[in-house]
Amino acid sequence: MERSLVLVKPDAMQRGLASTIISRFEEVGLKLIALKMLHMDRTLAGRHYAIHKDKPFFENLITYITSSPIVAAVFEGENAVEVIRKTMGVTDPSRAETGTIRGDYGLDIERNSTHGSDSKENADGEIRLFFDESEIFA
Ligand code: IDP
Ligand code: MG
Repeated sequence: MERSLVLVKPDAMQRGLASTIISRFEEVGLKLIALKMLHMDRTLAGRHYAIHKDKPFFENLITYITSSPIVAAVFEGENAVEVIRKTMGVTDPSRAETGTIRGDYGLDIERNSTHGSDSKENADGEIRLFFDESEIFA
């Protein structure tokens, strides 16, 4: 069974949307198998977003994702990576369909409310960054 990492990003946390966003993923049939609240530091943020380190938006992204506590979750299910990406909608909320999380709640291309891993390989690495095996309840 596939697993993927979800983050409820600062813009959503600040508007009280954590449980709403977690519910969206449960409603599409995914199983919540790990959950925690944490305040990411710049080291963890840099590791999580390492693939973007040469992008012009990298520094702002690190400042944003470390700007408040977040919720991190692991979901399990068939094609969990793809199901989560579809449930979130595309990166830019102005282009994301209504009914997707980003379409309904995202503020702009940076403050887009939620993160979901983009491949099974990246999901496994991202899950390890946030959760010890003993914190996952499969
Ligand atoms: P994704 O979250 O849909 O996988 P990525 O391209 O991997 O999108 O970008 C990671 C995150 O970086 C986005 O979710 C968003 O918060 C931020 N981001 C992406 N593109 C831009 C941009 O052009 N300007 C500012 N922030 C961006
Ligand atoms: Mg990505």
